[in-house]
Formats: sequence, structure tokens, C-alpha cells
Amino acid sequence: MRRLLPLLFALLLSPLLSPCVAGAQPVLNVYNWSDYIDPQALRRFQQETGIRVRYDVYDSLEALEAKLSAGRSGYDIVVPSSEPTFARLVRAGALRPLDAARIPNLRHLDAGLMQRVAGVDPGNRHGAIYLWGTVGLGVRQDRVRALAPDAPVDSLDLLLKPENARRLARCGLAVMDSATDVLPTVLRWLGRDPNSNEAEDLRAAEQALLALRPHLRAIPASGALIDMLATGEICAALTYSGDVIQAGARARNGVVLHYALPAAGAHLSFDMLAIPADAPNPDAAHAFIDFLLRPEVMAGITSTVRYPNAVPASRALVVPAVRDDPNVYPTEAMLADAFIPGTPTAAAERLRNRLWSRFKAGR
Ligand code: N2P
Repeated sequence: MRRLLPLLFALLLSPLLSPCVAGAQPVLNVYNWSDYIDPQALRRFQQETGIRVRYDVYDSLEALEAKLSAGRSGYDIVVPSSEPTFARLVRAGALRPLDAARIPNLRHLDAGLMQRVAGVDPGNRHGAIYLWGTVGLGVRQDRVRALAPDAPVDSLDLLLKPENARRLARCGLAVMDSATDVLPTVLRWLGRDPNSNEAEDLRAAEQALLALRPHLRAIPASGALIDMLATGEICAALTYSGDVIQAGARARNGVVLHYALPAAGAHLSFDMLAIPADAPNPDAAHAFIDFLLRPEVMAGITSTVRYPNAVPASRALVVPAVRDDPNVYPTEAMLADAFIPGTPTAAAERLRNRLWSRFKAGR
């Protein structure tokens, strides 16, 4: 009987417990870039919907792809750049088509910007633009001027010309760790096709990177790079636009940062809200996308992370210092030569990855 008692107890209690299990709090599993949301938006979503958000972060497309390619990621929301990652996921059937009827706020999206990503997702069936941005240079202009008075403070030449890099090595130089998001900019700076799959072009990019390598203090993940810029540990770095602007806002002790858009044409990327095909909670994912696309929610996100969004109605609600910063919202003229990278062939992808390993190892 003593053995049976706990069983009896459990049986008696089960009618009481089961409604609790059936009504277990729904969970939304989000996998987003680091430093890419307004924490208040997450709190508000949880309050309004009762859905608990489990939130993980990555800071490179390589990390996101590694996680997703293993399958069964368990995520309901991912935020891949339109090319190459989102394009590959669409092609592989790894994303769930969005049910537009459940995302009425899709109507707020800028049709022209959505058209720019429709090339890899006909009819925009699998994704909505979350935020977008460019790749460029974060610079402490005062430090650079002190060490190399004749070096241009607003050009990639500052970093990629070895005679400049050599002089600036003392104040710290860095390149974010991402072959996917760095090589197009280097190829373009060299006057080559940023999407080239040719071994010869990739060799030229490798030469440029290897010439820079001895002068680099670090090749950190983009997330860590924000802190290195903010603390003044480095004085110039190649990374994402909003990360530089966030670092500038976080900076203390007299660190002043500028963002320089590459004059030869900037790498433009669109980060897409998407639902993996095997998402455990697609209902919550749809509710979350709809929530994020509310103009006032988007305004809070852009004001916090300093990346532009694709919801024009949010613009008036963004804090003025961010709304009026042309590095956050570049003008048409600034983007005239910008390019959206393509998706390399599998063979070129292997070459790019090997080249990147050699660059990191410095040989
Ligand atoms: C967030 C970086 C996201 C930009 N820290 C990638 N397009």
C-alpha cells in the first residue's frame, strides 16, 4: 500500500494537473542577430499575448547557417540576410510560406524595398524585411589623424592600403569574422565583381586581406567588435553600419566614432523575418511578425539598434537623432553605387571559406 500511495495520489490529482498542462504557456523560439531588438518590444509582446519568448542570438550568417543546416533547429523565427542565406533557405524549401492573412501589418512594408528581395523569393512569400543596413568602416577619426595625418578618414583605403594599416596598427585595427559579409566589400574595393565566383578574383581578395593581416589586432565576431569599438580598444574596423553607430552611442571616455560608407559602392543587406519549415509554433511566429511590423514597435527597434526598417510609417516615430542620421537612413545618392551581394556557387563558397581560414591563420 505504501508503494501504491503515490500512484493513487497522482491519479487523484491528475484531473487537476492536466488542465494546467493543456494550458501550458505557449513559447516562441526566436533566433536573431545580437544587438538587434528593442528589449521593450519583447516584453510588450509577452504581456500582450501571454506567449513566452525564448531568445537566442548569433552574430554571423555562417553561425546561423551552421545551426540551420543541422536541421530541427527548434526555432520559430530566424532572421537571415536576403542573400545568400535567405535565398538558400527558400530554394531548399527550409522556410514555411507566410500566411499573409495572419500578418495584416505586412501592408506597412515599403513595396519598393520588398521588390528588391523578391528576386530570391518570388511574391515575397517567405519573408518580410525586418531591418537593413550596409557594411563599412567604423573609425576614431581623432586617433587616426594623430597617427597618419595624410590618410583618408572616410575611405576603405584607410584599412585596406597596407601603408595606412601599418601606421594604424598601434591604435588597433579589426575586421569582423565573416567571409560572407566581408569579401564582397573587398572585391568591390579592388574594382572587381563583388559576387565573383572566379578563382582569380578570390585570389586577389585573399592577397589584399593577407597584406592587411599583420596589422590587424583581431578578427572578432561582429558582436564582440561592437564592444571593442565602444571601449576604444581599436580605432578602425570593417563591420555592419548599425553596429558602428551603436558602438558610438555606447562609447565612454571620450571615444568618438564615425561611420564611413565605402565610396566604391556599399554592400547592402536586408535581414528577413522568416519561419523555418519545421517551426514548433508557427502560430506564435505569425503573431510575432505582425507585432514587429506595427509602426510604433518598429520605430522603437530602429531607435534602439540604429538600423533602418522597411516600414515608412514608423519613420516619424523614430527618435530624431537616429531618424536624421544619414548613416542610419542613407540618402538615395549615398546608395547609388550600392550592391546587394548574390549567392555564390557551391564551388566558390568552398574557395571563399578556405581563403577565409588562411586569412584568419595569417598564411
Ligand atoms: C546586428 C548585426 C546585423 C546586421 N548586430 C547584419 N545584416
